[in-house]
Amino acid sequence: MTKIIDGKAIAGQIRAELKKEVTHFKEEGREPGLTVILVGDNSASQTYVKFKERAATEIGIRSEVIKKTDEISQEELLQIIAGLNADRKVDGILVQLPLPAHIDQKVVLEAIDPAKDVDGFHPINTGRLFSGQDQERRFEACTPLGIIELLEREGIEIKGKKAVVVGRSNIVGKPVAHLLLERHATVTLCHSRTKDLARETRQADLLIAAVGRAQFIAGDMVKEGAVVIDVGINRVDGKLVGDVEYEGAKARAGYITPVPGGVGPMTIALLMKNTLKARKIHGV
Ligand code: L34
Repeated sequence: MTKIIDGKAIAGQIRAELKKEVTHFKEEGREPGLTVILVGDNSASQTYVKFKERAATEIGIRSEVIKKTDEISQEELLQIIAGLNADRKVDGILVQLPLPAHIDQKVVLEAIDPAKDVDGFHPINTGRLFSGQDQERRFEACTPLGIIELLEREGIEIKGKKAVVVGRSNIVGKPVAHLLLERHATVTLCHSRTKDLARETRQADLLIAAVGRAQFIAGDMVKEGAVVIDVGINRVDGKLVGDVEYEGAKARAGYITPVPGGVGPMTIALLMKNTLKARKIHGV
């Protein structure tokens, strides 16, 4: 029997745990603070940011969303970030991606104080992850962290497993490969130029699909009994579908995450967890 991993329920459980922790911070005299900057009117981004705001409020995190039109200049955006870096009530700063084409994403992400970088995208934080340093004060990307947390809470062992990650983005593929490696998986990182992808994926005990192409991983690319984590969120004819051909993969997998209701809600929950970590680091 294939177990469907209920990311939505697990994320709810994590939020409930964090809510209890926040009480402690409040008693100390200051609640955690998260500011999200949303540029433009991308409807998916609006949805995700709304989820982030809602989760923060539910947990008791002081949350603020700064909305700007896509006419904002890079200079103005950098000034906003500088103000937030200096604001002691703000523990976490997140600039929702994608940004409009006239803004240099790298410059913007590097302007965020690494100690407030709850997305874990700043090169200081990715550098710490990739070199296995400073675990207590580094920030790791929320989607990769959410994947690890799903595996751990399902009691799925990572150590010694053959993990195959499909997709090499800075947001998911690369960081999740490092998190798995750190937990002693043997990791293969595949991408668009990988030769005979199916041969690689069919060897995976743990298959992570993060390519951003609807149903790219066919059912017959999955090994019998494998754990399949589908990170994709693709809109096809108004419906959300993952990077994995769900029914075919489910027939073979031991565990599988659905889309929606799998990794997505975990990204939000782990962002909240990172915000509490930032508050812990910053003190009252
Ligand atoms: N800076 N930009 C920054 N940080 C991030 O961590 C993100 N991301 C990605 C896009 N840009 C970002 C997100 O927040 C993707 N992402 C994200 C977050 C949550 C969900 C999906 C993507 C989510 O909650 N998905 C739900 C369904 C959503 C819906 O109904 O549209 C799910 O169940 O999968």
